[in-house]
Amino acid sequence: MGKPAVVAISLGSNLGDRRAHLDFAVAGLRALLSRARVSAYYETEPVDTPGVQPLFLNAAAVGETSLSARDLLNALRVMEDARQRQRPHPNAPRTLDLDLILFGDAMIDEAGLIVPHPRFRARQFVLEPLAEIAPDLIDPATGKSVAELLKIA
Ligand code: PH2
Ligand code: MG
Ligand code: MG
Repeated sequence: MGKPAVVAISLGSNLGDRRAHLDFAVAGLRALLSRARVSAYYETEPVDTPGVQPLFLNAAAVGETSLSARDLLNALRVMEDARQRQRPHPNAPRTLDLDLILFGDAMIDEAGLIVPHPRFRARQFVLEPLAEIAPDLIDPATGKSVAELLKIA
């Protein structure tokens, strides 16, 4: 087995008991990842969502895994499903959204799996929690650290 990858995951919820959904995900991520670190929870305005939506709670987690990116993604999906996540239309309000932001220095563009996350560099609600716990993590696509990306976002 290769060296474990350092991964970054974004957590979001804007439907139901947001804090309970994030607490559930944090427990799952702590079980899944080694050396896990988790940010505070940030209340944020919805960005790029259709219609009027409730405020989000967002957070970020980093840790190490020997899983493949695809297996990690599938594990995130299982956690979303465990909170009865519905997908009636793109960017609908959601109980739990777990997005794979960075997977070591991997650059992946496959069906349903694009890493680094294509929009994270412009998203304050991803960068701010991530910068709290991992400001020096490097985006392999730009060579910039999370702290640098937050400064220019
Ligand atoms: N997620 C989105 C779209 N817009 N806005 C905030 N504030 N937080 C999110 O997690 C979020 C969003 C798509 O997944
Ligand atoms: Mg998302
Ligand atoms: Mg998602």
